[in-house]
Amino acid sequence: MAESLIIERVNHVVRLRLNRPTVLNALNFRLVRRLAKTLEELDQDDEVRVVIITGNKKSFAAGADIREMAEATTADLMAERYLSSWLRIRQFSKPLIAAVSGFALGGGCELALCCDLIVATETARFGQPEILLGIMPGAGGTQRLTRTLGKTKAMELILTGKSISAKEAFDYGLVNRVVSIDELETASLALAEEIAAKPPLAVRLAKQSILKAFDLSLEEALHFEQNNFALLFSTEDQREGMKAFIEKRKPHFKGK
Ligand code: DAK
Repeated sequence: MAESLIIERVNHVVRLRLNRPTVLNALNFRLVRRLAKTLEELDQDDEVRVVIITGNKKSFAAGADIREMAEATTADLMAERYLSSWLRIRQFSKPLIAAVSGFALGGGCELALCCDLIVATETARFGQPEILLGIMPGAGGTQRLTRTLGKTKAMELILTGKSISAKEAFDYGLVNRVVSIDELETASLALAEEIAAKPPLAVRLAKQSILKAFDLSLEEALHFEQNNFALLFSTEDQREGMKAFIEKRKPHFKGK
């Protein structure tokens, strides 16, 4: 049986490729669990600084596996082992980039929204079609789409089940870059490598601080930012970054 998740490493970047092409990369429980476990391992690996999640040309992921979900009970969907996989994906501490071509629907759209940056091809389509199946988004769609697109657009997408193009997603601020299909790998890798060259601890604390903008009040979040900022003054990379500036040379960051 072919691997449903293919792991490729390029220096400090890891690319995770969803690989269930016959079902447009539908996310079955096994694949989501595998993805969560892999991300957890990569979080512990100091050599890994940025992770890209991608699919194939036709599909990033067309949502949860409907054949599997059709038989699920409420108890299955509330099971800790199922919910915890999505939680573990959300908790990944390093930058996550979604490189999306084709369908990013339902859980596939939610997986892209769990990522910190999205590079999409002109053929990419984003949407939450769950309503057409008699359900609603369950892995963050109602919250993340609303926070990114605003209430009006999120209502339209989720209540009609219609999808939007990469260009629309870009205009709404959902997507960072739109590229041609042939450029997806190089464009997403270039973005990943650009971030991977930055001081990793500062990158992680900056990501953590940005995400607090969604959870905390402004005053609490500013306090959180201040603490993370001060914390970075205990790192070698802060000394190196500032010394290199003063000495007019390129910094050499070690992640310490
Ligand atoms: N699941 C299972 N199989 C799928 C699939 C899916 N989501 N999407 C496509 N496939 C399969 C098709 O059944 C078909 O298989 P065969 O018939 O060849 O055996 C094959 O992939 C090719 O699909 P089509 O023939 O339909 O291809 P088309 O190009 O004509 O159409 C399409 C592409 C993407 C428009 C269409 O396949 C489609 O509408 N797919 C379903 C999209 C969808 O409804 N997605 C949302 C699923 S619900 C949660 C976590 C996650 C979720 C919820 C809760 N918790 C943590 C609580 C997520 C829920 C969902 O995502």
